[in-house]
Amino acid sequence: MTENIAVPPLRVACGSRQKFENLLMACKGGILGVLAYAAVEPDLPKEWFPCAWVALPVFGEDAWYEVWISALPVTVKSGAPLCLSRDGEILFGSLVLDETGPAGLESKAFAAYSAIFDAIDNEGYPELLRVWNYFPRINGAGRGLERYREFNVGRHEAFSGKGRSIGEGSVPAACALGSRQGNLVVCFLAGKVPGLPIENPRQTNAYHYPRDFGPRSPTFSRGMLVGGGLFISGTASIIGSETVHVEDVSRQLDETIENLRAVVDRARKCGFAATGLDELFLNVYLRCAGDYSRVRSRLDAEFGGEAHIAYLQADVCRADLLVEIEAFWIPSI
Ligand code: 3EB
Repeated sequence: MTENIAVPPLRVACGSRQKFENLLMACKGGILGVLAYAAVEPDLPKEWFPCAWVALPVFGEDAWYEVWISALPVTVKSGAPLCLSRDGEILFGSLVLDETGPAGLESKAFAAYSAIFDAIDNEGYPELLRVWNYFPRINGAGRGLERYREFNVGRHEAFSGKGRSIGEGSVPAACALGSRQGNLVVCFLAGKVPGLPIENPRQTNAYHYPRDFGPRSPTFSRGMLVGGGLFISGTASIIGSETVHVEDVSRQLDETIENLRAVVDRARKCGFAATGLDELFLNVYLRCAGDYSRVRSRLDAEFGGEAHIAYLQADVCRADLLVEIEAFWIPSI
C-alpha cells in the first residue's frame, strides 16, 4: 500500500458481536461511532460514542456491527437526539428521532437534516461526506405521498433552508433503506474539507431526477472520495432515472454490479487507487429473504468467497427495487 499523507486517519471494522466486543477493548478512545444492524435491539454502549441500532435482520448473524475508528484521539459529545464524535479531521454523528406522532415524516426529515447542518457548521466540520438513512415503512403511504418521497421533501427543504446548494459538490454519498421498526435513524460523516463527489455516467444524477420520482429529488451523489477512501452510495438497478428489470432479482443484481463498476471506474479516473471490486466492503440489502441464496452465490462468484459482504433484509426505497448495494473502501494506514 502506498503511503498517502492526505489520507485522514479513518478506519473501519465490520463483524459480529464477538468482533465488536474485541474492538471495544482494542480501540478504547478511538471509536468514532457504530452502526449496529440487528432484528432485535442489541446492548450498545451509547454513553461512550455515537451508536445507532438499525432494525434490520442480518442473514446468517444475529447482528452485524460497522465500527468507524480513528487513529487519532476521539472526543465525544453525547446528547439526545444527536450524538457527536470527532478526531480533528472527521466528525461522526448519529441522530435518532421518533417519527410517529402528528408531525409526519416530512417534518421529521426536515428537523433531522436541519439539526445535522447546524451541528456540523457549529463544530467546524461543515462538509457532509456520507449519510446513512433508515426508517420504517419506507414504501408505505404517508400523507398523500409515499413515505420515501415525503422524506425526500423534508431533506431537500432542509438543504435549502440552511443555504446549502443542491448539485455537484454539495451533496453527500448516502443510502436510504426501510427498517423493520423503530425510529428515523440518520448517521453521518462530515469533514473540514470537502470530498470529491463521484457520479455515474449510466445514471441521472439523483438530485436531477425528474418529478415522476417525487416532488423533491433525493440529495445524494453516487459516491464520494475522501482522502483516498471511497464511499459508494446505495446502488441499484437504475439506468438513467428508471428502474430496469422489474421483478427479476438476478438481472437487477447484474445491473447493480455494472453500476458499482461504473462508479469505481469514475473514481479511478479521479485518483482512487484500489485495484478491484473485490477489495470493497459491501452492504447488500435484499427486499425478499427468499432471494438470499441466489444473490449470495452470484456475489461469491463475482467477488470471491473471502469478500467483506454483509447481507441485510431491508425494504429498498423504490417499491420496484429488490436489491441495493452500498460499498466503501478505506485505505489501511
Ligand atoms: C437510487 O439510485 C436508489 O435517497 O439517499 C440510493 C442511495 C437511493 C441513496 C437516498 C436513495 C438514496 O435512486 C435509491
